Amino acid sequence: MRAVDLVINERLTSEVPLVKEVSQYIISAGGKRLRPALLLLVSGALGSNHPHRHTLAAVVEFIHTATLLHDDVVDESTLRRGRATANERFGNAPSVLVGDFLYSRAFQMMVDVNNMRVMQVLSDATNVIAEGEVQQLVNMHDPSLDEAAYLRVIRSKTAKLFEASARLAPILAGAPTEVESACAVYGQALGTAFQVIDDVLDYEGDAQELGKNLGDDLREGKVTLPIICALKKASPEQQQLLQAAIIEGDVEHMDAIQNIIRETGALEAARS
Ligand code: GRG
Repeated sequence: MRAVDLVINERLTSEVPLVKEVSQYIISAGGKRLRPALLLLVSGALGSNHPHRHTLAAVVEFIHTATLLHDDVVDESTLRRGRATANERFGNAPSVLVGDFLYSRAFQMMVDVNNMRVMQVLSDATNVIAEGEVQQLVNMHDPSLDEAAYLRVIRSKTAKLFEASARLAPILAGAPTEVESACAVYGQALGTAFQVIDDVLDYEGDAQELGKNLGDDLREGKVTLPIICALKKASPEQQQLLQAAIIEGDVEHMDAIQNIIRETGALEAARS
C-alpha cells in the first residue's frame, strides 16, 4: 500500500492551499484503503503487475474519499475515521468543493491511464453511486422499505465501487471478459456484505453506542437492515412504535426501541 500512498500524495497537488489542507486532512486520517487493496489483490491473483495498477488504486481511493466528503455533508456527520469530519472542521462548502476536486483529479488520472474500458467502468460506477445515494434519500422515513429495496441501495452506493475496483485489475491485465465478469461478481458480493456488516456493527456496541447510532439513523430516517429485520419479527405494538419512530424521526422512546432490536434478534437476522 506504500506505493499507492506515494501516488496519492504525488497527485494531491494544488496551487490553492485550502484544497491541499482539506484533502490531506481526510486522506491522512487512517482510512483502511480497502478498495485499493482489492484492486491490488485481484491483480496479484491474476499474476499481473501492470505499471498503472497503483495509479488506478489511487483513483478508486480518491473517488471513495470524494464520496465520504459529500456523504458527511449530506448526513451532517461530525465524526469520521475517529476525528472531526471535514465539514465539522472546515465547513460544508470546502468539504463539497474539495470532494469535487478529488473526484475530478481521479478522472484526470484515469485519462493518463488511457484505457477506454477503465473510463467506462469508473464513470458508470460513480454514476450508480450517486443514484444509490439519491435513492436512499427518497427511501428516508419509509417504514414499508423491505430487504430488496435496502439491498438495491447498498449495491449502488457501496458495492459498485468494490465491483469496479475488482474488475479494473483484469481490464488492465487484458484478461478475457469472463474473468472480468467473475471479478465483478466477487467485488459486488464483497461490497454488499461489507455494507451489511457495517450497518450491523453500528448497533453492536454497548447500550450507549446502540442508542446513539440507532437514534442518529432514526432521526435521519435511515431504514437499515437491522431495523427491517426487527420490524419483521416485532409484535404489532412494537411494530407501531418502530414505524412511528421511522416516519417521524422520533427518538422519544429510545429504550423501548433498543429493546425491540434486542428482543427480535434483529442483529443476528441481519448478519445471516
Ligand atoms: C462524488 C460521485 C460522487 C457521489 C457522491 C454522497 C455520495 C454520492 C455517496 C456516498 C457513498 C457512501 C459514503 C457509501 C458508504 C460507503 C462506506 C461503507 C464507507 C466506509 O468505507 P470504509 O470503512 O472507510 O472503507 P475508510 O474510512 O476505511 O476508508
